[in-house]
Amino acid sequence: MNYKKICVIGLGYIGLPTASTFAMQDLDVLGVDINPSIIATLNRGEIHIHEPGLREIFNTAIQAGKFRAATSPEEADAFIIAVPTPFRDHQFGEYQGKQFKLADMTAVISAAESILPVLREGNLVILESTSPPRTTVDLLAPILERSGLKAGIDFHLCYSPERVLPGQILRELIENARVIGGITPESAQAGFDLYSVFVKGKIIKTDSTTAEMVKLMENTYRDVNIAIANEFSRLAEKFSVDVWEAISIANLHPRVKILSPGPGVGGHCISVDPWFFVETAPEITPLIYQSRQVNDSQPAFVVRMVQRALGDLNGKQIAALGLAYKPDVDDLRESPAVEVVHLLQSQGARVLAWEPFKPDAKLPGVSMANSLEETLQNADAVLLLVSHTEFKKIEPDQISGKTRARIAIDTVNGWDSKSWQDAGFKIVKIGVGK
Ligand code: SAJ
Repeated sequence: MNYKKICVIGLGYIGLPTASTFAMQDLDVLGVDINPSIIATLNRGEIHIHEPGLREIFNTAIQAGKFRAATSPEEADAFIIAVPTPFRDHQFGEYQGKQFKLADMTAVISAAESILPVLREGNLVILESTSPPRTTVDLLAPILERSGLKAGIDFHLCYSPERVLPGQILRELIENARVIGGITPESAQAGFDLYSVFVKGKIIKTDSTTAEMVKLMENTYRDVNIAIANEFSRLAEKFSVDVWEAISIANLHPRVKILSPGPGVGGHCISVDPWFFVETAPEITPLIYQSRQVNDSQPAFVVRMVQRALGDLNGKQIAALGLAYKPDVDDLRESPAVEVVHLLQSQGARVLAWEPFKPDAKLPGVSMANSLEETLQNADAVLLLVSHTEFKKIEPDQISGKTRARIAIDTVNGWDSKSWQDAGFKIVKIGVGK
C-alpha cells in the first residue's frame, strides 16, 4: 500500500516523535490532540515534550509543511492511536480477596470514536497504546465498525506497540524490531507497509492479540525478574550475605542474569503493564501479582533499613539524593524514591530532597533543596535513592566537611563502601547483611 497522508492521534512522548518521524519521510501528517494548548504550541513551531533530537526533526517537518496539528482527525490513509492507558483512579478489581488495579481505556475509546466520521474504505487503523490482551478485537473493532465498515474487510486494523526507551526514542523508533499484529494477515501487511517507510529494524507480522501480549510480556518479564532480585536482597540481609557479591558470582553462570535490587520499580511502564494481565486473568497470574506486591513493598523495606541505621526516625533530618524513577532521567512518575520519602516522613523524619534533573519538582509534602550542599547541611544521614551518574561520582572525603551526617545509606549500590568508611562514614547498603 502507498500512504500519502496519516493522522496521529495523541501527541505525547510516543505520538509526537512518531508523527515527526513519518513527516520526515515526506508523508503529510496531521497530529491530533484533545488538548488545545498542545495544538497551539505545535502550530507555533514549538514542542511541549523533552526528547533529544525531537525539536530538530519537528522543525524540519513544520518548515517543509509536512506536519500540522488539530484537535480532531481528518480523512487520511492511515490513523495511528497513541494515547495514554493509565489506571482508573478510584476503582479496583478484586479476586479472592486480592485487589488489583484496572486500566482506564477512556482515551482509546474517545480516540476511536473521533475517527468514526472520517473513516473510509481501504483505511488502516493502528493502535499503539499499551493495552490489555484482546483490546484490538474486543474493544477497538466494535467501535470502529459503528461507521458501517467492517474491520479486516473494509478497513485494516492492527496493534503495534511502542517499545522505545525515553531519551533514545528517535533512534529506537527506527532501529528497534517492530511487531505488527493485524486482525487479518492483510491488515498486518498493510501495517508492515506503513512502518517500512522508516523502520530499519526487523518488522514482524503477527495477529493483534499476540502483539498485545508481546508488549505486556516484555515488561512483565522485567518486573518479575526485578522482584526476585529484590527478594534476594531481603534474603541476603537475613543470612548476613552481600547480595551484590552473590549476584556477581551467580551471574558468572552462563544461563543466569540476575538483575539489580533497588528501592522498587517505577515509571509508567514496568510498574503498570503487569496489572493488565492480572486484570484480565487474575485466576492464572499469581506470580505476576506477587511480583508487583514485592516491588511495591520495596520502599517500605528501604525505610526499615533506614530505621535500623538511625533508630527512631522522629525528628531525624535525612538528605535524600534523587527522586527520579531511574538514573539520569527527569521523570518522577510512580517513582519508588518519592514513595520512600513519603514513608520516611510518615515515621516523623524530616527529609530534604535533591533531584538535579528536576530541582523545581513540586510534590505534595516533599521539601526540595536547591543544591546538594543545601541537602547535606543539617542532615543526620545521607540517603542515596537514585543511581544518577553525578551521585555515583560523589567523593565522600569531599562531602564529609559539608555535613554533620556520619551515616550513608545506599539503596542502589551506587557507592563504594570502603571509600565512605575511609572518609569516616558508617555505610549501610541495600542487600548487605555483613
Ligand atoms: N530497575 C531495578 N533493577 C534493575 C533494572 C531496573 O530496580 O535491574 C528499576 C528501575 O530503577 C526503574 C524500573 O525498574 O524504577 C523500570 O526501569 P527500566 O529501565 O527497566 O524500564 P523503563 O520503564 O524505563 O522502560 C521499559 C523498557 N522495557 C524493558 O526493558 C523490557 C522499554 O523498552 C519499554 O519501551 C518501556 O518500558 C515501555 O514504554 O514499555
